Amino acid sequence: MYRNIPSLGERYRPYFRIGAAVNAKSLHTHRDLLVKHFHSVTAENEMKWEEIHPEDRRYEFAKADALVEFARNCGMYVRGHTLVWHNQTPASVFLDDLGQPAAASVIERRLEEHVATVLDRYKNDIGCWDVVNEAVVDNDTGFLRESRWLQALGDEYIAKAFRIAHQVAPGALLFYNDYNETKPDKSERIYKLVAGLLDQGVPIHGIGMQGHWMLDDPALGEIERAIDRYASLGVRLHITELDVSVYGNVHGTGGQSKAMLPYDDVLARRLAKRYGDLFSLLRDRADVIESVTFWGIADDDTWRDNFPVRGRKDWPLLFDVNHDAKLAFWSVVEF
Ligand code: HAH
Repeated sequence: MYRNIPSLGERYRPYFRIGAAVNAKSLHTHRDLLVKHFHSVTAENEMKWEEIHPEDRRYEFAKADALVEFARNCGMYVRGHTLVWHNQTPASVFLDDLGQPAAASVIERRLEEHVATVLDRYKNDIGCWDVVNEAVVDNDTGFLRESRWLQALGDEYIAKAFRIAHQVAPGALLFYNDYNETKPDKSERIYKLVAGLLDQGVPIHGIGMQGHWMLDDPALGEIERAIDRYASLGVRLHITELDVSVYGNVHGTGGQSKAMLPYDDVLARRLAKRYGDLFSLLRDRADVIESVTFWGIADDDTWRDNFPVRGRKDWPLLFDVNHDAKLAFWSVVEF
């Protein structure tokens, strides 16, 4: 089927790169879709600390290497994800040999060594990195997330990570990446963080807007305002993890109702309308948006099946469980 449809990537070549998150399995199972429709790949998990560096002095590069080699063979760009985060990081990073909290100097050395080792290995293959992921708070009770990084090293850990990354891979573009990035309060915190880093001369080149959106939320105007606000900093913008849950945020529940919807024609049309509207806005801002990456390829392999509700099937992507183009695909390519 897919052979007869246009290439999403080709359609968007005048606008921005189109990417997808992949995993060790989907590189094979979704290969045809990937090669035909996408310019860029990101490791969904394989470059996260717990996967690539599960223990002190033990790196596991095999899966990340395979992804990079796939991209090289197919002439694809790689977005690196992610170096410093509060999730999917071994607890041992913050502990000493006796299982007690490690000294700040030890944690700092581990951070430096991790960033330098991973960046150095891929400096010729990975064009940009999400250096720090999700470091600001969600609710209105502070600024930076009280992560173990912050507790051990204070706010400085963020600047430090960017400085080391730049030193080791001066050609790589370095991003700060976050979710709920369009919410007015949180987007101000992200703006403030990045503005502060730029003021201190920290080598940061862009903001990653994750784009884990829903059918009815965020409103287009809210997305537009966030894009324009971030762009006013003069940094590059990437949409880094786009997917649109078919579960809405009606009544402010965050789409967390447990009930599973049937994916019928009505829902397919609503998703198509939403994707059409989103891409029309993104095309309008193509002067500041350089890349749009989907968090997955097709609906048979999506983290949304387990987030925010475990075991609730979702249909957030442009290709269906059989890898055929959905109505939403057509609303993104036909304009
Ligand atoms: C993203 N977080 C992460 O950046 C990505 O690495 C992961 O695979 C999926 C989503 C989004 C997120 C979260 O981790 C926790 C609460 C809300 C949103």
